[in-house]
Amino acid sequence: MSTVFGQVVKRREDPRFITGRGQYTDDVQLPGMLYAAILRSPHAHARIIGIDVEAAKRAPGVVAVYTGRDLAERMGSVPTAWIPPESDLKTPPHRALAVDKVRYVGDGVAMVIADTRYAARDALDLISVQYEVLPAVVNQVEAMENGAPVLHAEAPDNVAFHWQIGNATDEVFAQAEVVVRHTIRQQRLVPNPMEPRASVAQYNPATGELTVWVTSQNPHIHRFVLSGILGIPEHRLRVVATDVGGGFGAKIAVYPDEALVAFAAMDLGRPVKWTEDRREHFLVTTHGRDHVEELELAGTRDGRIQAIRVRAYANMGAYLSTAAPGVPTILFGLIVPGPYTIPYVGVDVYGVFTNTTPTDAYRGAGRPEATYLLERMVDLYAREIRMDPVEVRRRNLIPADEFPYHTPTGLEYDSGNYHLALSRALDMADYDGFRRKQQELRAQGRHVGVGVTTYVEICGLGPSQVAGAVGFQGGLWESSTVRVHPTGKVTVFTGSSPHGQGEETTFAQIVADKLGVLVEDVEVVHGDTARISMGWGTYGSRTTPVAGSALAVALDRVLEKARRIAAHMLEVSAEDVECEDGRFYAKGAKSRSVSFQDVALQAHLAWNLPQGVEPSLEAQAFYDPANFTYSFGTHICMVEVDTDTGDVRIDRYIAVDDCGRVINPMIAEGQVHGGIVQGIGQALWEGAVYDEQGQLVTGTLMDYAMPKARFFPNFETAFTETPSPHNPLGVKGIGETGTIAATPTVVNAVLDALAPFGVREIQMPLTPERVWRSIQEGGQRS
Ligand code: MCN
Repeated sequence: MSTVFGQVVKRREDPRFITGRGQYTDDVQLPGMLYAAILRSPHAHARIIGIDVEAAKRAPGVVAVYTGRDLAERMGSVPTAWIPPESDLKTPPHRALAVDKVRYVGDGVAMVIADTRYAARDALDLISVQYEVLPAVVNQVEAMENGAPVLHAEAPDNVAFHWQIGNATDEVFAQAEVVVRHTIRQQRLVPNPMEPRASVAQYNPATGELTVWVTSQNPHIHRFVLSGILGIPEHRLRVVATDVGGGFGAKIAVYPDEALVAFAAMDLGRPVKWTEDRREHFLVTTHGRDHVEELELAGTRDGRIQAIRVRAYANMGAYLSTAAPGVPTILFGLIVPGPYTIPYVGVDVYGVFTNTTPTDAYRGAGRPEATYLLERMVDLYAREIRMDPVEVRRRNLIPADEFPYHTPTGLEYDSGNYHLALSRALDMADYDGFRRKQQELRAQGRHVGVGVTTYVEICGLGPSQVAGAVGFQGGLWESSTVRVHPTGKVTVFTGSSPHGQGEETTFAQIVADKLGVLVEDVEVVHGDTARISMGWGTYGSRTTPVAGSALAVALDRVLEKARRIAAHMLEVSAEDVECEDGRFYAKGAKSRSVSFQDVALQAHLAWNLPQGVEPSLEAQAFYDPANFTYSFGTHICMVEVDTDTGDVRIDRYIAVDDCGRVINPMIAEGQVHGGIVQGIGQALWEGAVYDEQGQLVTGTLMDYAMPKARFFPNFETAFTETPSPHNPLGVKGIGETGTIAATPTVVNAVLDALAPFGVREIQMPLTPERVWRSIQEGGQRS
């Protein structure tokens, strides 16, 4: 077989993207197209007393104006699609446009449809809404207090759900030699893909077909959910999301906006487009993280962790977004024990409604929160027992011979060699050398620090049976169709929907590797429900382990049929055919061979096929994985803190990750780079801030600090390869590892640098001001 699997192949999609030839949703131009603009609430919490749209209706270019009341009977509610079991989840209606009450700044109140984008936007200013402003609450802990403003009558205490798992008891903590207690605030983040959200809808009254172009990570989920909201049969609805400019989790959700656009297109019989601007994006597109966590760790004096317990208050915002309830429960709670042999774990999560933008998945979704709390607690514990934090990790990592490993939270880690990744990273970092140098520099008044994270994550989301058991209202399998054309060129249809990750390249590598064809001879089609039978999308770093495996299974089927046809052509039995580098040989007679292309042609001509073999060369597979995959690794960061200004400089960043067999090291490394940058963004700069009235005061890129390339050194990355034993490619996901590991790594490094000042914790993001203040105050803040 060819060796294209595991090799660097340049991303084939990039020439299209970097020369401006991508077809993003906003690039769609249709004859007679109208434009939508949505009036959004300026108040975080208010009753709608009345809306006067008459002036807007008369404005030049305006075709229609809709309010919540106009639509209440004509559109369904926007649903949530994850109902964690035994969580008493409340699902108050989420109307596409608010009817009686607005619940966050940005809640949709009215929609204008006009001839141009500008006419639609201008007409918004002519709509007059009479509000009765109500008190707002933005903090989830305050929202649970008696007397807090109530968002939904269905949840009088603002608790959307309460979910628990684990076996840790008070007794374990009462008997422990050491107990470390701590409270962490995981600040709220705003995902910022390059392409904002957009939607275009076109209805054909003659056929009753609706086509919706939308910035989606999961077009089939969009079709499924939109068909329910709009009452249009699924087979009359086509969703297209081929080129999507990043998502980071925020394009999983089905939002009111695309449902509104589709409704207007059907109602008016003309295509309608809507594209959010960046300000609207900040207000309306789902945010990530936002937990308050009360933590306890129990351990022995000699560094054995016995129990970890967390009570988390997750801010869900004003409504439950599509996948939102699964993020702080299943994706967070189950992985709290991390890569360690911790016998007792307790997780207790409250999901709370507040007058803020709804939260949902943001790269890592639940796993960064779990990894952060665990890795911070391990460092605090190490400090408490005066042991090097690496040594504590060594003593608690799951040994390589204990896989598959069962956690107290019910997971089965498939495979791993955590010690190997740790020792590789320590070698790359020269950890011991750094520790010696740190002492010397401290003596000179310089404050350098090192932070280490050892992590494991749940990715490769599937199997479907587990999805059902944990309340996800969908499946988690994938489909793949491999179509070989008469000339031997190949088109692959995949149910997953990459939006920046590069599977047009890596999936072509899988095909080239299996069939022995050239990467250039393979086309990968994704993101169109009319071309692909079904798929559950791209998130949870599942595309490669799940959709890639579906592809591998379909390719095996193609290969099997091709082998039978080749045998017939070579006049030998199928068992006597060998396949290598795109040629089929008669066993022991290398001179007798036919190429894959010859076989493809014969399969299509069908003049002389073996008995019982159908014409054509095409196969489909529906693959449901046996388990999740568990990527893991060690990240190490070295920083220097300027104690006069509080500025943190990242000197080195080392990442050793294990995602099983690596298909394309360059793409995998690129994913690690992007992930690290996002993780460090949370550690040092990013954070959404609401004032007490519920106004988002970090609502533009001027106020919300995004990471810039110049803030970083060159990342030093490496992979160890521990194949997943349960999928045909031996692969695990890599798309989120950087984000999961980087945040605690950097925070641990800064706090290590500041240890001489007695600083135990700094609230993220570690801005220069916060770092400087904590130095001034010593350890008193914690
Ligand atoms: N890969 C590989 N070898 C492996 C595993 C992966 O070569 N063993 C390659 C893949 O084939 C693919 C890439 O690495 O080209 C990432 O694959 P995978 O780990 O399967 O992750 P997904 O494709 O499912 O992507 C999801 C993940 C998530 S959840 C978020 S959020 C995220 C991310 O990936 N958002 C991104 N990376 C992003 N990258 C970009 N550019 N934009 C986003 O919005």
